[in-house]
Amino acid sequence: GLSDDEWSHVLGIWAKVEPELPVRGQEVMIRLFQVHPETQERFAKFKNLKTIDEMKSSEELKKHGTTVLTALGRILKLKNNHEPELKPLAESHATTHKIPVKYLEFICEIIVKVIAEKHPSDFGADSQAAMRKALELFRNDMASKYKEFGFQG
Ligand code: CLN
Repeated sequence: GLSDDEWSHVLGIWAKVEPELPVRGQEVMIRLFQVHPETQERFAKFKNLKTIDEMKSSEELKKHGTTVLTALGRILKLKNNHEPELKPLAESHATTHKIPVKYLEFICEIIVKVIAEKHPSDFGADSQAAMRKALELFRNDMASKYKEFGFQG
């Protein structure tokens, strides 16, 4: 797990992200689809969006970005005790959506980059390191739950 100090860095920067959650979520999804187009193919409802303009004008994509970051925020706020919140997410992503752990790495990296661009003065080296550690914990615990659900990820 993370130390109290690391969690306060994580939750401190998250509090800055939250007022703009829908637009940050939208940016994360669009960037993910640009950099890793194979991830877009996993979404029946988004794979038809071809250009960045189409992505930007999709209210559904913005809504999904909000859903993703809201879920992640809930998990972060539970700190080292995220298992009750993480379990249903691991179950759906393993058994229904069948999302490789690698894709979780992709989106986590993009989340860090988007926050670093939008909040440069609030996201210094210590905060970035703490956030990376929290996201690694999230991914590792997702990966071990995946195995419990019989998905090698
Ligand atoms: Fe996801 C749906 C949270 C990463 C693919 N995802 C959902 C839902 C979330 C959620 C809450 C709705 C409830 C549910 O199905 O369960 N996703 C997250 C969080 C992360 C995440 C938190 C990581 C930070 N998801 C991913 C990716 C993966 C993916 C690694 C592909 C690219 S990013 N997620 C999906 C898909 C759905 C979904 C395919 C179903 C979308 C739909 O058709 O409604």
